[in-house]
Amino acid sequence: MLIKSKKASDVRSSEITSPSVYLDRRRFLQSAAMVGAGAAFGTIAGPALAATEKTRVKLAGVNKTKWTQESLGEKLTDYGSVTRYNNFYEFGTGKTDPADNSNKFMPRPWNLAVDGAVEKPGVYDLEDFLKPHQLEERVYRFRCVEAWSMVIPWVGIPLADVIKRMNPAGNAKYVAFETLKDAKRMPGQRRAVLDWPYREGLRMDEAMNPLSFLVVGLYGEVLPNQNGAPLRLMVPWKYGFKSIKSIVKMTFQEKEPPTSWNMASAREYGFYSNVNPTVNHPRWSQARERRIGDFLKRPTKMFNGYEEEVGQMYAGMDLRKNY
Ligand SMILES: Nc1nc2c(c(=O)[nH]1)N[C@H]1C(S)=C(S)[C@@H](COP(=O)(O)O)O[C@H]1N2
Ligand SMILES: [Mo]
Repeated sequence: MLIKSKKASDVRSSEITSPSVYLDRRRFLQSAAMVGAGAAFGTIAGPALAATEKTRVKLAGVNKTKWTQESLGEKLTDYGSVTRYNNFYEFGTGKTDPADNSNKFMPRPWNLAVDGAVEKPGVYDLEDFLKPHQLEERVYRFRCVEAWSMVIPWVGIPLADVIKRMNPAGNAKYVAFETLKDAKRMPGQRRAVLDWPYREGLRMDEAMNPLSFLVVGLYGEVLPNQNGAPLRLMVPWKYGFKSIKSIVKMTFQEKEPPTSWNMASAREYGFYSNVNPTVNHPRWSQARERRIGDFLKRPTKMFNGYEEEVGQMYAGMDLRKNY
């Protein structure tokens, strides 16, 4: 057994300063208060630390940003909904499948490949890859094309900082992302519901936009498996499916990359997939959305409310054609 469970109060400090732990130990903070009385707390046993509902690990040294709950002026979606109402087809297509089927998934150790038109290609250990960066918390609105939405306090690093560090070549116009492909670890991949691995991509200016975020946590804790551990994208002005989970590869390239949902149904899912209440999906309206926890639907905002930050990137584009 790789993960031992015991009461939080039993976890000795020697066990939480293992050198092989994900992220570095300065960023870790064992917090008994985070888990309820009697709840299990994962001890850090080698590199196999997994954050699940039962093993929650607090992240230390997370900076606040201007994207706070107060500045957004909206309620946070409760932790239980954020972690039990998910889309992650690698673990099943039902909303609770990802939480139910990802308990044994081990997101450490983890390699991230960077390739294509870039100065520093390579296969990076995620822990090393993250080390030069400062973790931040950002509260973003998040809207799925299925017309539900949430407000989530993510923890991560700006994608632009990563890209600057990797230094792409001048002809790198796009960045493509891929999820892990391993049906042994991701049982949903035994079914061909999508052409695995899950793929996504951004135009370089979108990837460099200050809003684009690479996520390693939520609610101040290590990212739960069902939410895309250990590393996922968050582009809050686009429909949820652009925010690819469990990323193993980033490729810098000249051509627009193929993306999973566009490959599955080009008529329904375009490359851009910007939240746009005036362009309906062929099967359902995008004009309104249900914030999880609310009874009534609310109107959807252009670019999910982030028009000021991202609108200029699409100036002159026909958003009906470039959906
Ligand atoms: N690899 C992968 N990434 C994925 C998905 C998926 O099935 N596989 N689903 C997408 C969709 S449709 C949505 S709405 C969000 C859901 O993120 P959440 O479960 O953290 O809310 O993840 C996106 N990223
Ligand atoms: Mo979605």
